[in-house]
Amino acid sequence: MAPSNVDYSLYLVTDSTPAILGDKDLVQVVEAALQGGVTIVQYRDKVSDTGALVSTARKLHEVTKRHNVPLLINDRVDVALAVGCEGVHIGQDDLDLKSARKLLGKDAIIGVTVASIEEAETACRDGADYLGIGTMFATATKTNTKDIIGTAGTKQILRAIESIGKDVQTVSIGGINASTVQRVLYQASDSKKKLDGVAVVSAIIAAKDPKQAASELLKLVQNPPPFA
Ligand code: TZP
Ligand code: MG
Repeated sequence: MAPSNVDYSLYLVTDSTPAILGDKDLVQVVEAALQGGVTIVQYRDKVSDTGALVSTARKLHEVTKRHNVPLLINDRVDVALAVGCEGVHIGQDDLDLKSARKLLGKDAIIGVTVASIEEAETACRDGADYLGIGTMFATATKTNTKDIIGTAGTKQILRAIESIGKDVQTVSIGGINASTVQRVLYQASDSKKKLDGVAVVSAIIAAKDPKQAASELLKLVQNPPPFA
């Protein structure tokens, strides 16, 4: 899948910790979330060793391929290469974007986490396909976030991207769920540059029924009810 054809509307980021995944099976949860309509999946696993990462990523890739949805790997370009999946998501402290691009090639989807205008400008200049803008709201899923930027900070970044004139896709991440998604979509999106989607972890992975949670979120993203 060419990076330009990716649908970022409902971006699932996984978590393998018992606090979020519980005793569920990650591959089954991702399968359910795909049935519910998630449009892209990032395998984010800070607890498994490299062998387990590759093995789980392969299983996830089988599932995402069946649904014709891209699979990206968080942090680990080597794992993405080993698995042959569609790309990676890198943070500010990971392998730099230019090196990741060199290793993965032009057809890979590469996303970068940005929390400031400067970081967004650099990622755009260096050829990111999409930006994960955040942290939007404080979240128990990732407590070591230095930057809670809220809707106002997100809007500033969207405006800066607009003024660069770069055709980069954007998703918001952090504390997004069925109760907050409406506010994110209305308050963060500038009149010209809109968010292309929202990224969620716990709203789907920790849900009792991940398929139902994904399907409800997708409806809200595709057809947001009026926000007062
Ligand atoms: N990056 C910024 S916040 C976050 C990541 C990976 C976690 C978001 O988790 P949740 O459960 O959707 O708030
Ligand atoms: Mg990272």
